[in-house]
Amino acid sequence: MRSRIHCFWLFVAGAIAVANAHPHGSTDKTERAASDSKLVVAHHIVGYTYPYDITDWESDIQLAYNSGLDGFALNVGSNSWESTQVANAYQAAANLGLDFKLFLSLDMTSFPCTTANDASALCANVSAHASHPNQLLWNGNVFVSTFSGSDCTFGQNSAAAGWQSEFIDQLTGSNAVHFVPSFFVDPSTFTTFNDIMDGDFNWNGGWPTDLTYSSAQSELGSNAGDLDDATFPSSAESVLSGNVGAFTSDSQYINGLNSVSGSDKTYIAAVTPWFFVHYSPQTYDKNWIYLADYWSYVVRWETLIANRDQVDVVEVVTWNDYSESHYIGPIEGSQPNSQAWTNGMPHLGWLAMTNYYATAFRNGSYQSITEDQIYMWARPHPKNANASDDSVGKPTSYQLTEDKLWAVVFATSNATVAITTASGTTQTSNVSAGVTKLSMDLVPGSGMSATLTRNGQTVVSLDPGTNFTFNANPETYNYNAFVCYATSG
Ligand SMILES: *[C@@H]1O[C@H](CO)[C@@H](O)[C@H](O)[C@H]1NC(C)=O
Ligand SMILES: *[C@@H]1O[C@H](CO)[C@@H](O)[C@H](O)[C@H]1NC(C)=O
Ligand SMILES: *[C@@H]1O[C@H](CO)[C@@H](O)[C@H](O)[C@H]1NC(C)=O
Ligand SMILES: *[C@@H]1O[C@H](CO)[C@@H](O)[C@H](O)[C@H]1NC(C)=O
Ligand SMILES: CC(=O)N[C@H]1CO[C@H](CO)[C@@H](O)[C@@H]1O
Repeated sequence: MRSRIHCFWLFVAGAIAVANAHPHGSTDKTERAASDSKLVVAHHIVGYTYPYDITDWESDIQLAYNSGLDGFALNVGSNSWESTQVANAYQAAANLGLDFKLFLSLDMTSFPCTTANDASALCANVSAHASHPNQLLWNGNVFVSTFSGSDCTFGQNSAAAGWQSEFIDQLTGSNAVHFVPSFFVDPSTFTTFNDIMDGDFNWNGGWPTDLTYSSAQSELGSNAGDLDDATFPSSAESVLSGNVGAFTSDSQYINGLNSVSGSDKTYIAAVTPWFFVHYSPQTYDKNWIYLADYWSYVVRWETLIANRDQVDVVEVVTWNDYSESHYIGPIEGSQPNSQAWTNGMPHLGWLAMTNYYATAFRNGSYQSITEDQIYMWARPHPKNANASDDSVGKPTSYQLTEDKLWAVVFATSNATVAITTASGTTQTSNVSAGVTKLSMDLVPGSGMSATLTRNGQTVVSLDPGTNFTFNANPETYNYNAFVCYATSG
């Protein structure tokens, strides 16, 4: 697990102008029944919204709605200003008049939780918005999640007793909660929380968190040395890619929930596009990657759609966590001193492809592609490059990644896709209607671009120009991804 960084350094505030709405055809979902509806929400960290006003919340909510999301899990911590931002979020949703759901994700790495008064404060936070029209209800109860909290006793002799008597039992009537925490415990011990957990959110489920450089070396055995190269032979790729998007930890969590008594067993699965964090020992002391190559975001969505019978809610991790490089929203608000690896690294392409997968998750079948699109992403420097001015060093497990770009093509019908790295280095593929995943070796000192052609005509042209160069001589380490995309429209 990780600990949340709660700090607000100074920032760039950027209200993003959002063009015309494309409502995704939802009907009235005011009262969700767990059995008949599926939701896709994004984890929105209120701690990074210090400079927001209501219009910033409106633009986030409108953009999320247009991108096929049903709501935000509002991660809220103990900074006193955060309750004002939570109120702004609810107000913004009401102003827009959208069927967009909000619920609190209480960040228990931030809130104190040793006394009954600590629980009373959380109850007041929940009650403050319980009757708001945009509050997510589940079987009529107020949906509440957490980040962590399995050790919170609130003055009782165990965490189970604390959550039960000081939180759940205190919230009654229209404030009664549907409690779906993200507890970082072995799911085989979920029965500790019988009658308390109405479900669980598997925060780490979207990454292969057990895969490290050393575990991958063991998996590769005599071929372990392949990991030190810029790109891998297909034998090594198949071992590594087998870890990406898997349902293994989801199954463990679902089994754990199935043993919990007095529980609705609401399962929230995580989908996440990336992970890179880079703080020195003198600051937050976090410097590692999780493997997210091999089109991880897309593959994970495909896994969740294939297993949708077992998943109630998909939570995108995250909308705006710049510190760990897994934001899919715009770069705005405040940053926890993550500018060095965030600025200039847009991720909105991942948001743009989300509607297609979110719709398939809710619906059970993939809709046909109605607009040609190319998505492409890559890290900005070779994995083995030595940064000239970065005392933090390379992140743990950087060896797992490859010096490749990852492309995903959405084609309305058969087409030809040409991807170019260095000038004169072009890879051409014939693709069928639907989604095709492509990759290509990057060339140090060069960029990346792509076209989709059909019947000799260029239909989509993607070229980030000087915004992306695979820089052989970086000053600082950056294993975040630069994501670009283009459509025919
Ligand atoms: C899923 O999509 C199909 C095809 O567009 C449509 O007929 C059906 O009503 C949708 N089902 C749901 C549950 O939205
Ligand atoms: C794509 O299809 C065309 C027409 O069938 C063919 O001539 C060409 O060789 C194919 N290209 C590739 C890279 O397969
Ligand atoms: C293109 O379309 C035909 C059928 O119309 C199909 O048989 C073929 O496999 C498709 N894909 C490619 C890459 O040529
Ligand atoms: C480069 O990035 C800037 C700032 O995000 C953007 O406005 C511009 O359109 C980008 N240029 C290209 C060619 O994508
Ligand atoms: C409405 C409400 O009770 N808000 C509280 C939520 O928690 C924060 C942090 O403890 C308090 O400052 C708010 O007053």
